[in-house]
Amino acid sequence: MQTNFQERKKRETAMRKAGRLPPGQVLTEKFPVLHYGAIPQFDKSKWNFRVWGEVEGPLNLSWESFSKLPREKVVFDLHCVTRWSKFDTCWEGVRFNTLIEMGLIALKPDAKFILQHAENIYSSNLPIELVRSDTFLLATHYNGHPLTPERGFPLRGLVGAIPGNKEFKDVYLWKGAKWLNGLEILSVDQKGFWEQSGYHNRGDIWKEERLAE
Ligand SMILES: Nc1nc2c(c(=O)[nH]1)N[C@H]1C(S)=C(S)[C@@H](COP(=O)(O)O)O[C@H]1N2
Ligand SMILES: [Mo]
Repeated sequence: MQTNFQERKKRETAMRKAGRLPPGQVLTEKFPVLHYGAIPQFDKSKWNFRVWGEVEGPLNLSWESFSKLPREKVVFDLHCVTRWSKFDTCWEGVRFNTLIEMGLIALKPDAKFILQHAENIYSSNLPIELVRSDTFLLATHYNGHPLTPERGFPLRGLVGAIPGNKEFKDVYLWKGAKWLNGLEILSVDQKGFWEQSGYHNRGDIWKEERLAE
């Protein structure tokens, strides 16, 4: 146990030196499962993914169609507001931009923010630039396998940090909704579940934007 502890601390120091450990965070090798409420049931025949709001026409995809969309593999560092960070996690999923490139959706000029809607009541908001950047993924797979129910099966919005990225903001993990089933495209920002309950609206991990000022 002691050795494990020392090894973890060693890795943590290395990550700090590499500029990958944000302030106030500790490295974990575990992967805690965190969410509000119960794990929703997935019914393949009823599930659909919707995009609506500031788009030229709403999109409605069945699971069958969604699962055929082209996917990409990405490696993310995850940073939870409860202070754990997990490095080099492997995911696979669909880019929001892919929906645009395939002509499935067309954004209106006023499309500025996105509210992710999940089964039950969870939601989370992000600026559209972030959703269109490499740091956001419509994730369907973790470690080469479909998501497990507790990780958000069949689909989760996922925000992760990419080492060296200076272009886009890195935000805490709550900013990705597990059991995602809809994206509401907005012209005016609208707070999500935790943002309404006192979490910071932006959630920048480097500025420790944990709670609202
Ligand atoms: N639908 C839904 N998504 C959610 C949450 C939730 O309560 N419901 N919690 C968020 C929070 S606070 C965190 S830290 C991550 C946890 O993801 P994990 O369980 O895979 O670690 O999911 C986020 N997405
Ligand atoms: Mo969290």
